[in-house]
Amino acid sequence: MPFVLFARAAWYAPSMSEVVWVTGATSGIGEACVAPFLAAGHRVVAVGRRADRLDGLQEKFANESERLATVRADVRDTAALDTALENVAIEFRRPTILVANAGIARGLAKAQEASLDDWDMMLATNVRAVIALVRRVLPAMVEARQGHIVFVGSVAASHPYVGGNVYGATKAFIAQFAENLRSDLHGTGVRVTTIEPGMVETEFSTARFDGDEARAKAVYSGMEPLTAADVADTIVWAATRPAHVNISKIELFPTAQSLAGFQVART
Ligand code: NDP
Ligand code: 8X3
Repeated sequence: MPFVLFARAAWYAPSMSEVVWVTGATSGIGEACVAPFLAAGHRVVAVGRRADRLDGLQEKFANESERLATVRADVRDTAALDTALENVAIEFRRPTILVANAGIARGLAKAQEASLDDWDMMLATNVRAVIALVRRVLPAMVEARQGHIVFVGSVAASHPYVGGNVYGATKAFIAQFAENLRSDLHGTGVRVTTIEPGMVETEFSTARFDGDEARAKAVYSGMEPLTAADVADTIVWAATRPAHVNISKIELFPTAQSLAGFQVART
């Protein structure tokens, strides 16, 4: 009996120290993931383009500096990102968890009026950069028979809205890519999760509206959106389940956001 108790306790014990790579850790959801992963005793590599924000993370977590590395890189520049990740201290080089969070929405124009440059940027950031990084980290995870890819998708993957066009399609790609990855990784022990939030008040809308703070603020006026911490909680929860549990997909909305039917164009 004591042996059984010991075995169960070991099975449910928190996982050993993980190496967590978080892309888009300079603001919003990615930034909100840093503190809880560090608090759980894990090592974190925070990736983003804005050096001042990365410096801010180093200052904020100065007491845990031996468990935090920052990487300044544009995720779309795969070669530069690779080099930067190869140059982090050795104890950060092999991720056991990848939180593929960096992403962007550009504009809210209808497809017939939207900018092709905006579409290219979303495809490059939300799709091409993500698959390149996943391809990079998978072989070592498969070899170690341990690893977890956590995608930050969106409710826009499954629920269309006017002006969501290519942004929604990039997130639909991620949802389907995740499902297919699970098939490829069957039997390897590597886990795949997609977290799909609705409205979260971050810098997301500021980026979508090209720095127009007033327009961004209006998106969340008079309602209570999700916070970055709400989503980070869900990510960290999904990533810290026991090894035999794969949380495949979670959709989370603010209580104040819901779905409504079809449009009908009447003549
Ligand atoms: P933020 O704009 O606050 O954060 C986006 C992060 O992505 C920043 O850290 C930004 O860093 C990084 N990023 C963007 N482009 C690049 C790039 N080319 N190279 C490196 N890093 C990049 O928005 P959120 O936190 O809200 O967004 C995070 C994820 O959540 C995205 O994938 C988004 O699609 C998704 N999401 C957001 C929702 C929302 O309502 N906010 C809802 C559903 C999903 P930097 O600029 O420093 O490079
Ligand atoms: C963003 C979700 O509903 O704000 O991915 O477009 S929404």
